[in-house]
Amino acid sequence: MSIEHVAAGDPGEISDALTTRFTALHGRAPVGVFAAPGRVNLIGEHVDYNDGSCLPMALPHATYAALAVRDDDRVTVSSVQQESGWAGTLGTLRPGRVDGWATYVAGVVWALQQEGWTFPGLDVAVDSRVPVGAGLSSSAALECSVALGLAHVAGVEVDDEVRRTLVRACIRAEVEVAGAPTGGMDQTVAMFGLAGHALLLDCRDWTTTQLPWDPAAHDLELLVVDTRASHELTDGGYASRRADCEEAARALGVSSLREVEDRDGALKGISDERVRRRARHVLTEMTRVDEAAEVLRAGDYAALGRLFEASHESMRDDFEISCDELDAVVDTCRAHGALGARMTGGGFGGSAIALLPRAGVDAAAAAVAETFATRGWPAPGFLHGVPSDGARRLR
Ligand code: GAF
Repeated sequence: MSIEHVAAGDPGEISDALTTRFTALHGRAPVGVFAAPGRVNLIGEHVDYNDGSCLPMALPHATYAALAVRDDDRVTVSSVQQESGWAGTLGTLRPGRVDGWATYVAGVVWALQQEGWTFPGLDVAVDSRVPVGAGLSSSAALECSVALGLAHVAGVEVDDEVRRTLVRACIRAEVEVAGAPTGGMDQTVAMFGLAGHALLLDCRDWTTTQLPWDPAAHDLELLVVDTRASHELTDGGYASRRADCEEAARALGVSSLREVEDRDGALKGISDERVRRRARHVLTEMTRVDEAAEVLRAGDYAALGRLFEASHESMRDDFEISCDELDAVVDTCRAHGALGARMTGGGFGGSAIALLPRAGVDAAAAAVAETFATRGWPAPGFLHGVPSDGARRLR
């Protein structure tokens, strides 16, 4: 069986094509094209909103935003992938006023206005190579590509401090405007990702450390499998896990699960069985992230694979955010030589990652495709998980 991968495309070509399209649509060239990537999280799931650390990396698959200012106060938003766009005025950009995918664009403009930034009217056109609904953070990629463009429009020099401001605005767009109660990992890695690295992100103080991560140098590949099973961060499952974590922290008398000192002993202080299991996932996952950072520093990818395994079991059994399709990817990749495999992202569908010997990737992918066909599920998508750069200007 021949396996096709979802192409990341050539950034220069995508940027040129988007410029041509923008110019035809708006009668003038954009001031620039800005790209921000999708992501996978290597480990540290559902810990960001518990103030813990996580270890995501940027994908080569990115969203591209072309922008130009207008001489009135209108904002227009269009996309190569979407039939309908959005148009309104700067004054109408508020939570609850914009629907659909354009919410993420409008939300970032609104959130930066809340930070005191001012904008003229804008035309925005986007193109994306990040699969939507795959748990690969297409929304953060969209937010961050637009945010970087807005910084340019506002004449702001983009240093790390400004990037942190942009991340904050993108999180507000996601949480307050799009209504997804997420934690901030996705926007941070979309802004701070670095080729050849994973980003160790401490969500208590938002400090970041770049850890060298180069599977190819070890003759390995990180295969990303989009199960194409539904994944929706606004439909309640994510929020209920978050509520369980808050309840666990309350039961333990701490402001967040990160503050628990005795991670093994603390669990007996939680009487509700379900809440205890949720806390066990988060607390053990925090320890796994610490260990993953250590083994990554040591280049011990076999040990990293074992941590993937334990992480997946914890999400499947304690946090209960896996599903048949994700479990099937993990089990099949394991059976085909993976050093480790796990679901990645919010869960309830979406994507899994598998660390495989390069020579075995095609066979593992073919076996996954066959498993899906046998079980009557839609064909999965495959992506090369190459650690890539975060948000950047292309032209
Ligand atoms: C989603 C959220 F957007 C992140 O903030 C994070 O909580 C993740 O799920 C789970 O680790 O991607």
